[in-house]
Amino acid sequence: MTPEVAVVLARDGGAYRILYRGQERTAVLRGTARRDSTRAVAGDRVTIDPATAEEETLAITGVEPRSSLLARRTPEGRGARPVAANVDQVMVVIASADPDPILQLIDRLLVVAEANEIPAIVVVNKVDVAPPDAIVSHLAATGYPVLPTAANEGIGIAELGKQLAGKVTVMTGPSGAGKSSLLNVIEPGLGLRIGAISVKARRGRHTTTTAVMVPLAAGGFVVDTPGFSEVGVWDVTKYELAALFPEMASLAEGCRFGDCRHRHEPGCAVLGAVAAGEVPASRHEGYLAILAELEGLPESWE
Ligand SMILES: Nc1nc2c(ncn2[C@@H]2O[C@H](COP(=O)(O)OP(=O)(O)OP(=O)(O)O)[C@@H](O)[C@H]2O)c(=O)[nH]1
Ligand SMILES: [Mg+2]
Ligand SMILES: [Zn+2]
Repeated sequence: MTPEVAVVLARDGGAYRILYRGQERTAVLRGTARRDSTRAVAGDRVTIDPATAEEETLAITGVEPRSSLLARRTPEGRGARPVAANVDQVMVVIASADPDPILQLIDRLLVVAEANEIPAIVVVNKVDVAPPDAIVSHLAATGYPVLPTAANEGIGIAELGKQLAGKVTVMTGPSGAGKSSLLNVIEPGLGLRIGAISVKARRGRHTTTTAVMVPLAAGGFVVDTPGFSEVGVWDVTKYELAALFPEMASLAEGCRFGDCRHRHEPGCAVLGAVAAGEVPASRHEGYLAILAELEGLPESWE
């Protein structure tokens, strides 16, 4: 019998939840698939031994080649942590308030998407509480689409649904921004757990704990990820960093020095654009913060 392909929805300890012949099933890696260093993650297409179709636990015989992989460097460590495979787009979900947006966290999440060569959209949620203006102007020169939403008032939900339909999307962003809330509105019946913001700290409490991929009625899949407050930028060198800031990428070619770090070098086209107000100073600060971090790291952390 020829092997059939299933989609991994989530890893659950040593087992996987997969979508097989339209049904959610449990599967484990078998044989060479288990010895393989590539462990399956949400979004992976895996081959199934059809002889196990009637059994309670299906056997995964292999992981199909990936079209893309979203990975993060662990903040403390040096390894890459794969989040999801075959991802079409990343949605950076950020609240306009409660918790207050941290612009440099947005920059980091966008750099991770760029480094993985995955298109990104920014969703500014909770516009019922505060306007999205600060984030909109921060990103004005980047070209990233910015979509204002309010999960509880239905603002921007139709547009969000349109963006998600037929694609594999990873929702990322700080804890408490409303990722799970938005998905529950888009797909009633999902019943993802929603967290209460602790009033004292005004911080989310990591309500979602593992990456889970869910099929959408409109087609496509969404991966709801746990929020986090720290992101390591993985697999980027200080020489490549400016290329991952779209509004700086082409400017950098106009710098006097080929190895310009766009910090205080004479004849720097990026600094010129910041001074002229063409690139927001806040984005340049975000760039400098990541640059400093990369300079503190060894060139390669294999
Ligand atoms: N006012 C307002 N509150 C919202 C909105 N969206 C979500 N919330 C609230 O914000 C809190 C956090 O929402 P979650 O959906 O759990 O946030 P999350 O991003 O999934 O958080 P983690 O799973 O921890 O990463 C909950 O109390 C929601 O009810 C919104 O648009 N407006
Ligand atoms: Mg959540
Ligand atoms: Zn420069």
